[in-house]
Amino acid sequence: MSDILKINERISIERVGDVALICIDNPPVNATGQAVRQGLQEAIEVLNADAQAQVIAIYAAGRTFVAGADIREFGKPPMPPALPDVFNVIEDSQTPVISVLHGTALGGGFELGLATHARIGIEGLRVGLPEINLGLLPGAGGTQRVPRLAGIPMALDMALSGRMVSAREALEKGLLDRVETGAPRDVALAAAAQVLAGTLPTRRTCDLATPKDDKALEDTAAMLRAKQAHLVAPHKIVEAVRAAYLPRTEGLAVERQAFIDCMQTPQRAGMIHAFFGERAVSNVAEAKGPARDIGKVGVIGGGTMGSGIATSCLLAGLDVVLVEVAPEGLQRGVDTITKNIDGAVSRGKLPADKRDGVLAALTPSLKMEDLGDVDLVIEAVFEQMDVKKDIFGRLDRICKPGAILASNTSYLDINEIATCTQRPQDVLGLHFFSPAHVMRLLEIVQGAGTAPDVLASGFALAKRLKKVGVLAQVCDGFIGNRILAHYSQTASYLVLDGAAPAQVDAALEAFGFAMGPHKVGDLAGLDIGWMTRKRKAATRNPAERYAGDVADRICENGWFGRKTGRGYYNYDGGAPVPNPQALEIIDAVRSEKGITPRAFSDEEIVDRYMTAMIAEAARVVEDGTAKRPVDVDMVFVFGYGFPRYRGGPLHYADTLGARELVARIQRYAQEDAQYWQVPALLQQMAETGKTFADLNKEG
Ligand code: 3H9
Repeated sequence: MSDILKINERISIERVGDVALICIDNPPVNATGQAVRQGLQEAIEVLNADAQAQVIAIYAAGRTFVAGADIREFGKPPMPPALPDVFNVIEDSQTPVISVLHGTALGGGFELGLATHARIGIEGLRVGLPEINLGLLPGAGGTQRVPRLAGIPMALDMALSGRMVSAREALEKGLLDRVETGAPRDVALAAAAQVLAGTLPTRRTCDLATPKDDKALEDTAAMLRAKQAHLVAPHKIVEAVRAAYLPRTEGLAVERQAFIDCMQTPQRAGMIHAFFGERAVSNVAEAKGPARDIGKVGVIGGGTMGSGIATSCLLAGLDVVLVEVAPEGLQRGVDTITKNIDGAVSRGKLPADKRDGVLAALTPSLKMEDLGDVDLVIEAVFEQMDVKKDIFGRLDRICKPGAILASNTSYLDINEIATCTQRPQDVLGLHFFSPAHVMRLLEIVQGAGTAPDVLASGFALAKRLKKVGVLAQVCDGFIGNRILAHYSQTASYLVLDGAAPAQVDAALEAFGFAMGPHKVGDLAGLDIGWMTRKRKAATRNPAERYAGDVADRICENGWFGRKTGRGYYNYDGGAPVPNPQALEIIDAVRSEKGITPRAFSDEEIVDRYMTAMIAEAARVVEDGTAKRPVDVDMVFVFGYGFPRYRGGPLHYADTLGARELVARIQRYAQEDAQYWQVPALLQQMAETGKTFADLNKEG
């Protein structure tokens, strides 16, 4: 016999004899929003007042246990009860409370489990403390209870990496008491019966003492000071975990304060913008309609890009036909793919026993005719319009009706490419970022004739490849490279006018970029920009100040960066050191142009660079190349090493305000009115007080 009492719309109690089951039902991921917190607390209070309830088991409905606190509530006024208080009520319950976790128990969800008196994981469960990815730390007892159960090193590892831990590992480390199979409610009933029978022991986590490990704390703190000085949350995590030596009340107070401190940082706001932004980019009508089935993919071109794309498709379980023109090129492609797949195995991304099967799904070919039965072709050859046009014309004759024809071009006009086919509706751009099996961004470029189901297929493919697909319209460089082309000029102007490349890089790395623009240029190959400048030379606006002199001259020496051992830096093994001959070139160019070098502060470097980036990003939103500001932000976070904790260029722009940005541009325009122009959108925003966040909402 069982009866059900609904505490509120999210929490219910079911009695089965002496057992009370508490079910959490808050789709889609059972986040601990206010109703869940309130309901859990009330349920425990009701059951503690009920002599018949001998054991309480908490489980969740739907596809997962609790995925954490409700992130949408962050940054808003607190709504009691607070999560740590609810968990103390659970831990202090006189009636034993156990929990059954399935799917993913993350952040506040895992912390809920930690506060119960025994935890059962259902096979396939993954637990984790991912708050660090939101600029936060576990704020509902995670930093206090994990050290007590699994030791300080495990607590630091989980909270600082945010990684998902398998049920098996959690069991080994003492974070779970059992791992079972079955439906959560059935497992909860069985486990509760074991508690009643005395075969499943229960205990309060806070009664355990944290095993001492000062060395782990000190070593980690020192490592973080050296490597992540600019981030707030990691240091606070160490501080909070250290407090796990203290009794529960004091330890939780330290954790609470650290959590509040992190909550108030712009880093938290930036990271949460990135969390929702990652999901918002595919929340567009173009992504939602019916998509075509993709099981077999053709990739044309076995260079770094084509091999990376093929690797990414293979890792997602797709069959791939790799086409190259010459046997050596094909072999090189196959070798690169094999190396990439082996790398995925060694990094733990692919189980070793799957390696051969994945590679067996690759068919190398020297004949484009072998693409007759593929569902999608991704062309990744040399960036030359006539070459691409020739390929698309041939694909049109070879590919089956309904096959999707995509180009991985970084800037060429998809519409022009589509004219070489009789099926412009099947053509779109799929712009991957190098290395394509690692970088998560995929620009999905809509041609004038692209059919809706082809666009939707682009988004479905992004999802399948675990990439972040962002819709872009046709223009030179689409969203990312168009903005890059603009602000890269600022880096060159700064160098021409007096800054050293290494100073520019250091200032921007301190701002949070993984690498400064000169190091990126050296890594990507300076010859790429050189070719682009030559391509555009004929159409260059003579009124525009030329930014390429220094880079051109470096390239004329055959120095293309890392791959030739020289560029802005020298790479004789070890860390890059500024190339003295590049500095001589810079001096020579300055004197030829009559420029008297001046000093730039690091702050000014960052201000100019970011203002240029924001200005072009605003134009990209203004003319519709990107649908919304958040689309630009995600392009930069996932494709260009933009610091996630700053949310993206236009999220960052809101922290400065449109008025300040317009004032800056007007100031810089006094030196160069051609380059520094106020975008109409920014001007309007300065006048009306609108923010990019407002534009995202209008969406
Ligand atoms: C925390 O817990 C702090 C505590 O320590 C202390 C507090 C005092 N809240 O990702 P999906 C939405 S911090 C609100 O597409 P999947 C998501 O936006 C939290 N909403 O599904 C999406 O909405 P929509 C620590 C959330 O199957 C929908 O759910 N926890 C939350 O690919 C589906 O999500 C985390 O950081 C949330 N917590 O992946 C875990 N989570 O459909 C964050 C998701 O409108 N979540 N949504 O776009 C995840 O990592 C993934 O969502 C998960 C499922 C792996 C669970």
